[in-house]
Amino acid sequence: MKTSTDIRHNWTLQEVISLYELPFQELMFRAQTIHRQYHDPQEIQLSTLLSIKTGACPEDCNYCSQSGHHNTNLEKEKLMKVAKVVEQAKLAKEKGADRFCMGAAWRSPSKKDMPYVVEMVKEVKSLGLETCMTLGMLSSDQAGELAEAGLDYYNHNLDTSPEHYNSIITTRTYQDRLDTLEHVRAAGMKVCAGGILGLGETRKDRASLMCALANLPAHPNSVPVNMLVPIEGTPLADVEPLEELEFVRTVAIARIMMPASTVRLSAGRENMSESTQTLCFLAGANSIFYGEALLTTPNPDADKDRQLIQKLGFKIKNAEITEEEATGIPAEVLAADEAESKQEMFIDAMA
Ligand code: SAM
Ligand code: DTB
Ligand code: SF4
Repeated sequence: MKTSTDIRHNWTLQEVISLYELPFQELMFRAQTIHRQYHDPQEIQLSTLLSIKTGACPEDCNYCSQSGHHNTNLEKEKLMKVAKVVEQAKLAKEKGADRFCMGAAWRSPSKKDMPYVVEMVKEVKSLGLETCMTLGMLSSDQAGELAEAGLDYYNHNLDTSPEHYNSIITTRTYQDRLDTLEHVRAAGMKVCAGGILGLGETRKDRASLMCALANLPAHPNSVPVNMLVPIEGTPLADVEPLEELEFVRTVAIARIMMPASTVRLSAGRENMSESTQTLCFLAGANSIFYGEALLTTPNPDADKDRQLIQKLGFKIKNAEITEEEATGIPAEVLAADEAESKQEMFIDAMA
């Protein structure tokens, strides 16, 4: 049962640390209980990402392949033509995604770029896809312009705790990030905000990041939880990897603290076993980035993800493709499976 006390904005650091210290089974049970009250546990949402402007970013984010401050041998690309973006969005829709997320390696969009991104929003939206953009910091006027164009979601992450932040990024402040999130919210767009784990932060930092997200004036509609993808040439290339169960715990805690939000299992799935991903789904993750690439790094093959979706019995949210197309399993086999499970249910009911 949902209760009025589930949605809170007054989490203390100590409470969150106590959640981390729960026995794993208890934490998972609490996360699943909340998950089932707010979401259909069989449903998964698929977002596809496209880098619309790649590399040469003036920001110095220590983890990022696209920062001009690090030598990562990345091929830089100017802002993509609108027609090419639309072509990619169509392909994403055909493969079953219901949201298309466009990312640009900018500190913030320039005045001359705004008309192009506005056009992208309008065209992608007209395909019947939800739209999301991540373009760096936004002024309130820019947020208003994107909202007016029909942009559904804006992604801007807090990335890590306020305490750990200065050892990761120096070219924009935590407050700058909070200001952008406020501009997005005030403009009426849905907020997508999360962070990255495995940046050499402590458990206390992870708890503090979760507090910063859940104590925003409204919970982000979407919370991407990224596992660092180590990039050669960045200062974090050789950081000690985070233990996977600690990642799963953090997903469970995000679910408990932000019950109604979509929690997205984001970067890092390429290096994660199906079993760890499944634990993340059990912990309350109900969305993934779907498609062979994230922005500059690989993501699992769409075919492999469709097989996983099928193995776990997920339904794809707002899917406009048939189950056969989504799973790659012939319709006759799906029909036979369904008949068999109906028969089992009938036998169970008679027993
Ligand atoms: N430039 C924009 C910005 O930072 O606001 C948008 C693009 S940026 C690549 C979006 C997010 O991707 C970052 O905030 C970070 O959380 C995540 N990210 C970037 N590089 C990553 C990496 N190597 N591993 C995991 N997550 C990463
Ligand atoms: C988010 O939180 N993760 C996505 C999306 N928002 C834009 C980006 C992940 C990027 C991973 C590294 C790369 O591919 O460059
Ligand atoms: Fe630029 Fe975004 Fe990468 Fe930071 S995370 S360097 S802002 S592209």
